[in-house]
Formats: sequence, C-alpha cells, structure tokens
Amino acid sequence: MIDESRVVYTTCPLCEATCGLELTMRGDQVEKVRGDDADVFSRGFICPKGASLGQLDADPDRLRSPRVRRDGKLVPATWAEAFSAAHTGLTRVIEAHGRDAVALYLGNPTVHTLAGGLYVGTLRKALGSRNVYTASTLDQMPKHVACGYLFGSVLAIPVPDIDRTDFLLILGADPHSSNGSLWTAPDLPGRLRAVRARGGRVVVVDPRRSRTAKAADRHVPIRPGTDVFLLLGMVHELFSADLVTPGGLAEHVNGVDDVRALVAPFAPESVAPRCGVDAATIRELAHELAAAPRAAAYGRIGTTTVEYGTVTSWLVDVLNVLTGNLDRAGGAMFPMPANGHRGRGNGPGFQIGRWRSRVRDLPEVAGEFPAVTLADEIETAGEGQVRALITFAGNPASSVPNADRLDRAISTLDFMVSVDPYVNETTRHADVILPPPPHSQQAHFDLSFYYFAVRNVANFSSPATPLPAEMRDECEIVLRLAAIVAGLGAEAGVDALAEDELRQAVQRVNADTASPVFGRDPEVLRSELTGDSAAERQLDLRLRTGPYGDWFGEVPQGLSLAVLRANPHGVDLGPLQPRIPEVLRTRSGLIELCPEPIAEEVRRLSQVPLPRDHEFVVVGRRHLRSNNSWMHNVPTLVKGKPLCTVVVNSTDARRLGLVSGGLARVTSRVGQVELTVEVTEDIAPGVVSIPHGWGHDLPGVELTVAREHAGVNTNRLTDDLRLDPLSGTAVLNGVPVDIEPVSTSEGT
Ligand SMILES: Nc1nc2c(c(=O)[nH]1)N[C@H]1C(S)=C(S)[C@@H](COP(=O)(O)OP(=O)(O)OC[C@H]3O[C@@H](n4cnc5c(=O)[nH]c(N)nc54)[C@H](O)[C@@H]3O)O[C@H]1N2
Ligand SMILES: Nc1nc2c(c(=O)[nH]1)N[C@H]1C(S)=C(S)[C@@H](COP(=O)(O)OP(=O)(O)OC[C@H]3O[C@@H](n4cnc5c(=O)[nH]c(N)nc54)[C@H](O)[C@@H]3O)O[C@H]1N2
Ligand code: SF4
Ligand SMILES: [Mo]
Repeated sequence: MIDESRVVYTTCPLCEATCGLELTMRGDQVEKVRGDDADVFSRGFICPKGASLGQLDADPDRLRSPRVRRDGKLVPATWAEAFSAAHTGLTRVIEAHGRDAVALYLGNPTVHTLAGGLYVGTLRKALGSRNVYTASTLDQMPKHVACGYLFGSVLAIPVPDIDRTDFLLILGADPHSSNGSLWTAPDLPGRLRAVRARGGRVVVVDPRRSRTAKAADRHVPIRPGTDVFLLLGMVHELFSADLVTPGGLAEHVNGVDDVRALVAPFAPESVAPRCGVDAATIRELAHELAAAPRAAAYGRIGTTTVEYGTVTSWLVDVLNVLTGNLDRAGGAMFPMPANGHRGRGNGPGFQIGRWRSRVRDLPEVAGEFPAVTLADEIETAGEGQVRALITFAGNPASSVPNADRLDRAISTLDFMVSVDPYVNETTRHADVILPPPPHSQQAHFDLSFYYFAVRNVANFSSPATPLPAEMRDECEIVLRLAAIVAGLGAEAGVDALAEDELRQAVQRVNADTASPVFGRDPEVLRSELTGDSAAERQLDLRLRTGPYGDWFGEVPQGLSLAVLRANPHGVDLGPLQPRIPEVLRTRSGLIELCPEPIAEEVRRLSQVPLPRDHEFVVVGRRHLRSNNSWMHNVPTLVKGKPLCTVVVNSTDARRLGLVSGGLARVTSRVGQVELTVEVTEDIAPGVVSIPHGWGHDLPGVELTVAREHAGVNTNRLTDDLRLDPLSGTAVLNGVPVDIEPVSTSEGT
C-alpha cells in the first residue's frame, strides 16, 4: 500500500500567485511536485519555491511535536503539556496585568492558511488586547489605507487587468522575482510578455534594473522613497495638459477639482530634482498613460514601505481614475471573489486612530498598531506594558526594522507562545511552540488572494494525506489558544467552540438583509452545510452565500464546497467585471478622490527639503529562490551563489574601493552589517540593495541548512523610527546608510 503512488492536486500556499500543483504522493510523503497543467488559472506554471514543497514538508528541522521551555531549554513535549503550559503562562500574565499585556503578532503566512483566515479573528477577539501587530505594517498597509479613504473599504484594491491591457506602469515591484503581490496572477512574467506580444507596453520605475525592468519596454530609475513626487508630477501634467478623462466614472467621483488644486505646486520641473526623474520623462509617462486605449498603474513594496507610502499608494489610483482606467476592462479592476459579497454602494467609510498606542501615541490602523512600535511597548514600563507575546506564522525578530532591538526586547518577555513549524530567530525565545502540520496535510482555500486575482476563480484542496496522530490541525491549535485566553482552560471542547463559531456565522448571514439567505431558518441552513470539519463548513457557508453561490438551492448551478471538490483544478468564474458603484463603501457612495487626511500630507510634502546628494540609501529586493525569512532551510533553494549580498553601482564601487566578492560594512543609525559585495551597472548610483529575511546564525536557531547559508539581517540597518504616518508602515526602502570596504578580495 505504502509503495503505491497517487496524484493529488493542491494550491501552492507559498506566495500570492495561487498556482495549482500536482503532487505525487507515496504514503504520506510528497514524492514529486509539478505545475498542474489543467489548473484553470495557472495552467501548469510553477516556480522553484513551489517545486520545493515536498522538501519543505519533509524538512528534518520542521517541528513535528510541540516544544516547551524547561530549565531554559526548548524540549519536546506532548500537546497536552504544551497547551497546559500556554494556559498557565498566558493566564498568569492576563490575571496580573490585564489583556493589553499580551501582544499578538500575525505574520505573513497567516493569510495563506485556512486557520489564519477563519480563526485568527476568533483568537484576536477572545484575547481582547489592543496590542495587535501584523506584517501588514511591514508591507501593504498604505494600500489598505489609501483604498479605505478612496473607496471606503480596505479590501477594495483594484488590480491591473493584465490580460486585456495595452499599457502598464509598474512602480516598485519586481513580479519576475516575487510573482506578484496584491496582484494574484500565476505566471506574471508570461502575462507581461503577452502584453508586449500583442503590441502593448510595459514601463517599470525602480532604482534597480530588476528582472522585470530588464524585460520591460522601458526602465525609469528613481531615487528611493520619492515615487510620491514623480506621481504628483504626473497628476499635475494630466491636469495642465488637459488629459483628465474619467469618462463614465465622472458621476461616481467626488473631489477631482480638489486634487487639481492640491497638486498645483508639483509641476514636473519642481518635482524632478526631488525624485531624480527628469521633467520630460515625467510628462511622457503621463501622456503615455492617458493615451493608451486601456492602461493601468500599479505600485508595490517600493511604493508602500517608504516614507510617504499612503500618499504614493493613493496617487497610483488617482492616476487610474483620472485617465478613466479604473473599473474598466484592461484597466485597474476590482475582483469579485467567490468568498466575498456584493455591497450596497455605500457604507460607513474608513477611519484610523480610533485608539492610540501607549508609548509613541501612534494611531490604530485597521485595528492594529505599527510593528515598528512593538519593541517600545515591551521595553517601556508602566500600565499596559506588553509582558507576553503570541506569534502566529511570524518572524518579527527578523522582519521588523531595528531587529536587534526587538530581538532583545522579546528576550525579556515574561511569557511567549508561537504557532510555527520552526525554531527560528523569533521562536527561539518562545516558552511554548505549537507546530502546524505541513501544507500537504492541510486543507487549502485562498480566502485572501482571490480578492486580488486577475480572473475570478476558486479552488479548494483537501489535505493530501490524513493528519498523523502526532499532529494537530492548525484550526484546532488556534481555537485552543482562543479558548485559553477566553478563560475556558487548556482542555476546553474546541469542537463545540468551532460549531459555535459556525452557528454564529450562519446567524449573521441569516440576519443580513443583503444576504441571499436572509430570513431562512438558520438550523436548516446549518444542517445543509457540507465539509469534513467545522472549518470546511464555514467555507461552504461563505461560498454558498457568496456572489456565485448556490444560495442553498436557489441557484441551480451555483458554487458550493461540493462543487469545488468535484473540480480539483479549480473553477473559472470569468474575467473581471466592472463593480462601481456596488463595490464602494464610502459614506457618500462616491469615490472620494481627495480625502482630507491624505490632502494634509500632500500639503506638507511641498515643504520637504531636497535629499542630500552624496548620501547612500538601502533598498530591498526579492529572489525567486527565497521567501521572506523562512525557506532558507530548503537545500535546493540556497545552493549556488549566495543570495544575501549588497548590490552596489559600479561607479560608487570604484570610488569607494568596493569589489565584487569582497566584503563591505554597511552602517545606519541603528546598526551595522558586513556582507559580500556584488558590483553592477544595474542599480542607480547612491543606492545599495540588500534582501531581507537572512541572518540565521543566531544562538538557538534550529535551521541546519539555513545556518550554513546564514547571510546577514538587513533589518539590523532599517530604522524603527521611520514610518509612513498615515498607515504606520515601516520604511524598509530608502533608509540612509554608509558603506565602506572591509576587504577587497574574495575570501579575505
Ligand atoms: N528590510 C525588509 N524587511 C522586510 C521586508 C522587506 O522587503 N525588507 N518585507 C516585509 C514583508 S512584505 C513581509 S510580508 C514581512 C514578513 O514578515 P513575517 O511575517 O514576520 O515573517 P516571515 O519571514 O514571513 O515568516 C513567516 C513565519 O511563519 C512560519 N510559517 C510558515 N508556514 C506556516 C504555517 O503554515 N503556519 C504557521 N503557523 N506558521 C508558518 C515560518 O516558519 C516563519 O516563522 O517581512 C517584512 N520585512
Ligand atoms: N520569490 C519571492 N517571492 C515573494 C516574496 C519573497 O520573499 N520571495 N515575498 C512575498 C511578499 S511577502 C511580498 S510583500 C511580495 C512583494 O512583491 P514586490 O513588491 O514585487 O517585491 P520586490 O521583488 O521586493 O520588488 C520591489 C522592487 O521595488 C524596488 N524599490 C525599492 N525602493 C523603491 C522605491 O523607492 N521606488 C521604486 N519605484 N522602487 C523601489 C526594488 O528595487 C525592487 O525591485 O513578494 C512576495 N513574493
Ligand atoms: S509562483 Fe508562488 S504560488 Fe506559484 S509555485 Fe511559485 S511560490 Fe507557489
Ligand atoms: Mo509581504
């Protein structure tokens, strides 16, 4: 039996592209991974990370049982012992110091797992702490805030309709390396090639000639952190050259004239010295965007994790609106996910700052505080001080700016629990580690990424193998933690809790007048749900009451979990459709093009001094064989030339005496690292690039392979005092540094 291999299909959980994978299983091992040729969305595409899923699942360093700290050491423990220890530690802190004394940090894979999507909210609510932190404030929060103000919803984020567009302006993103973000499209490189093959154009704005820039029609280098000025100049040009043509959108937009007035001080000539892009180029970009029959502007990490991330993110969509490209085929469109729902065209709108952080007085954004202030809250004594931490799928000691400081702060906590498969830079400090099962043993549905997909699709995968007796389902782990912090004890019946969650969810849709099952008998609805677990029945409920759902029998061909199970390669729900005004949740029911909090920031921008010329700044980059901080333990991904190097412009290198293969010392306000130099023409002078997620040689880290390829952590350089004020997002790109040679020849 064990020798027989069988083929199963799953969706890759490792990045946002949601590629379909064909897994050949032998027993409970993944023997082979291929792209699933029949997947309705990815059509066989796969990248090196997806191809390594089998090795990742079988990694000998992956935890297969919980760890508990005894006499200072993290030792293997039973689940009962681990939950009991979590209960004792968390309860002690909550009883002595209150709920805010326990912080929750949610990392990136939270949005790639069902447990994260379905039950982390339950944990958050049960904990009732204001100290909630997530990787969003190291990433995309500016886009949520900008879209929150513009469209009224943090989830109304338009994506370029790449398969039908004629012109793409890409700023601060390298989809050839990242495979796309807030832009779910398997094989983005192939789709970009197709734009050009059908006569369209792709322009990339990036201080580095990235792989995407190399494959584009045009690369426009820019000074890091200054896209805001380039975009203000472009908007200015649209107005002054009379290129503003919102078309059919006009009746849905408020504030066009306010934007015109706001950008008046930012003529191309005046912004050119600030961003390092000449006025003629700024004009050309504006004219090209306006002239293309169908076009879209798109910005990512290089436009969000920067000093003016929210204003920059806002400007990207201002361009889409003013050129009439928002919400039309081939422009920037709002996907309609199977687990989403149609709106009413207005809503309560968006605000930040409903409460503020204790130490730095920073506003809450989307219910969380900026990750850059977690260390402050741990280190600063007084009422409300953070004394315990729960991490879920996160590695903040690696991924947050001024990482050394946060790492030290975490080591002083009274208590810490981590839900994580590895003992890494962060979890080495934990008192209890609760490991989730490997991917092939988990059910999967992308609750988040279909919100950003360039085609409406849905795909569900059942676990490829049953859960072995020694593992616990991740949903159960999260719910048990929720029960613990709710005061229900370490042995609460989590099945009952999950059923309770489901009952409440049914009641919510049933009481919602906009729901297709409004007023139907909740008990009957609940009894009709299918799935192997309460989590799967939750998903079934969302699918069936969603925009393509069967509405419990009312729509004969409608979607349900059963339909997705019968279609292991996914279900194609068609190209993106216009959604304005239904998608809007602003109070006015209009696109609020000139929200006051953003306008205020823009007014401040005209006062910003010119950057000093000789200063170096550091930016990040991604590589196809790396995934944030946690896949460097997979041998095939780290073999070959080291990936963690500092990339330096050749003119700068000559002047400073830096050579390829030599060692450089890079210093910032907060710290210093030494790493191997790579000299190239492909980066703007004054800019150096270092990838994040490295530095695995810390004491106690149990990553055998990653330790051999340790690299250094660039977040020892990034500065926790720098943030985008409207979103609280860290500045990870454009941080001032000095660079000097340590040695000038390889190996010395
Ligand atoms: N300087 C600099 N810093 C950066 C960035 C940058 O560009 N430059 N990028 C930022 C961005 S965009 C992001 S998203 C953050 C990421 O920051 P984090 O989310 O803090 O860190 P990750 O490296 O994604 O670590 C993910 C953790 O989840 C664990 N994990 C993996 N799979 C699972 C699972 O299925 N369940 C559970 N429970 N755990 C799992 C891993 O072992 C790892 O510990 O880093 C940010 N930091
Ligand atoms: N292989 C791989 N794929 C990944 C990840 C990974 O670690 N590895 N991480 C995933 C995650 S969590 C995310 S958030 C996404 C991110 O997806 P992307 O945003 O596509 O990420 P990057 O590849 O880092 O590309 C960012 C680009 O911005 C440029 N840049 C830096 N500063 C500036 C600036 O000020 N202005 C402009 N215009 N450009 C700038 C950098 O040089 C870089 O080329 O990738 C996801 N996909
Ligand atoms: S592109 Fe992303 S989703 Fe596709 S195989 Fe690679 S890691 Fe997985
Ligand atoms: Mo990210």
